[in-house]
Amino acid sequence: MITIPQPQTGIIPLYERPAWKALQQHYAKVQNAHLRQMFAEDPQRAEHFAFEAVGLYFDYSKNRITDETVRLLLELANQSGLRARIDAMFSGEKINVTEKRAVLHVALRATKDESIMVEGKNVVPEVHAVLDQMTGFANQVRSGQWRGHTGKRVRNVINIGIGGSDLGPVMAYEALKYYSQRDMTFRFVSNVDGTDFAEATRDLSADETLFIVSSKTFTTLETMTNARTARKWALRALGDEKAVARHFVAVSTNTAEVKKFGIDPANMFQFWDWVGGRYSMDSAIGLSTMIAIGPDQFRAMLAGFHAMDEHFRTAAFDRNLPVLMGLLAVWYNNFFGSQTIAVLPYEQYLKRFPAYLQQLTMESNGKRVTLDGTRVEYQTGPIFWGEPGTNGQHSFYQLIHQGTKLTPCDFVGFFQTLNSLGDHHDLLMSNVFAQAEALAFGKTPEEVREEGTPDWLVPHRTFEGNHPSNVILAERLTPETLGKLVALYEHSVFTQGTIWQIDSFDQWGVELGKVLAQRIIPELEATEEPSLKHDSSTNALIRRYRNLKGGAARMKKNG
Ligand code: G6Q
Repeated sequence: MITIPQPQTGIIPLYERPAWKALQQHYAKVQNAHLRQMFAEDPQRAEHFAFEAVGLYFDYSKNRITDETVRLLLELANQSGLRARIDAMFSGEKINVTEKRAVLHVALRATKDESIMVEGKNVVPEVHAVLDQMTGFANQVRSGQWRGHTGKRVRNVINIGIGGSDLGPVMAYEALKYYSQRDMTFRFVSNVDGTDFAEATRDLSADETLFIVSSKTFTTLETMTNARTARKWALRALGDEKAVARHFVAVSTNTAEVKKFGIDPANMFQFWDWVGGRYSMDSAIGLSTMIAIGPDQFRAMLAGFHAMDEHFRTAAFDRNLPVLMGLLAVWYNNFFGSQTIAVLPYEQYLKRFPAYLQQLTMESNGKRVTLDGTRVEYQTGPIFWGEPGTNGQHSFYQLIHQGTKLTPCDFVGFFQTLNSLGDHHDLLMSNVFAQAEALAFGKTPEEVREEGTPDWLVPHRTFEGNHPSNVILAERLTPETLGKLVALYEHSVFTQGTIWQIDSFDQWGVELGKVLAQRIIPELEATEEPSLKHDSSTNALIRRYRNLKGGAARMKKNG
């Protein structure tokens, strides 16, 4: 008999929760209220809707909310069972119901003395054992003690992985480059497009290069293809199978496949099925990060994650950063009909942060059925996107300011820069404050006219404003701060998923992608014309590709 998981007993459907109904009525009243008016009516609004927690200052005053909005959203969180869900996650319950797994990325940053049980076993000691193994290895590579096959020290580290086994490492490396060992080169190969591998290795010597093959399953097409190509590339230069042991290590949950690939299990770093791919940058998947910034800084990053975990777990919801951020996202998504959220870090080192968040948020909450399989009748996860400031200001901010869509924005900035150069940092931060201000308050036709603008131009130069934003400020970008920021979004995603009653931790859409191409690969590679049984469009595309794919080779031959 199949047992169907019963995840959230006692939680009534979203539309029937009293707080939801109250929010609908409330929305009807406040939907047109302007931030200009709200600020004018309450001179204390900035203090009222801002606070600091775990070293992050969170100003959410420029949101289209009143005290009543916040009160009702908090009630919604309570009626959605958020407290119980948080406790369930932290205590190792199998809240990823479709995969029947615990969701314990929080255990990856638990302190040694904590105890988190999965099926009667405390997992914290294992987490620390792997951290110690990573520390030993990272120290050897960083110090030059770890030698390649020819006796040379490792100067280049290439992480091969994709999705959750790539985006975290590459984002963290870029974010923490300032702290990285600068005489080493770090690269990341993810795409099955051969160009990714070719460009990442074209100027490197195999005898100085270490590959970290990062794959939870160790079966992912892209990663295994790149790993095999890497092995050929290394062996072509090093000429000896034994070189694999010195130039390849693996991060995986699948020991059997790692062995099959030829990597010594002694050079394998474990993680567990209760770590989701997109929640794994602080597991052994972060090995490249640890080699880059060193074990102490890596542990500082974990401490940052942990501080945010504890805040999320223990703080009252009305002073709980991830809870409030998550609820605000629900407010715009489900009441104002916003489709997207822009993440705008004013910190060049965070240039991959929006891409990282895209996976975290959209793979987690891009779901259309609730935990018990019922189709939702409301919008779920918004689209996350963004670019570092100020670059975005010269491209897409136009649409946020004057387009027809309501795009809530998260501005992220720092009081201190890591690269102090003249007045650059003041200029950068002035843009954060100016943009958030302009979005909220806009420019009225009267103000535009007063500037001497002719009447015909006034509508074009008018900014309606009333565009909401959060401003998140921290002292400076450190490993610890990065940990806090990532955990903030992780838990905000969880909060949203709880309100929508969806499984934020499975990814059946990704699984589909992993099998779809398998059927077509042999059809592209067959020497005989294959009999194609797809729709007419797919058949035609495959035929055209087969006919023309030798084009470059032919052109070369003919030329
Ligand atoms: C993340 C997803 C997905 C996954 C990749 C790589 O949550 O599950 O992005 O991380 O598909 O999977 P492997 O690590 O198994 O290669």
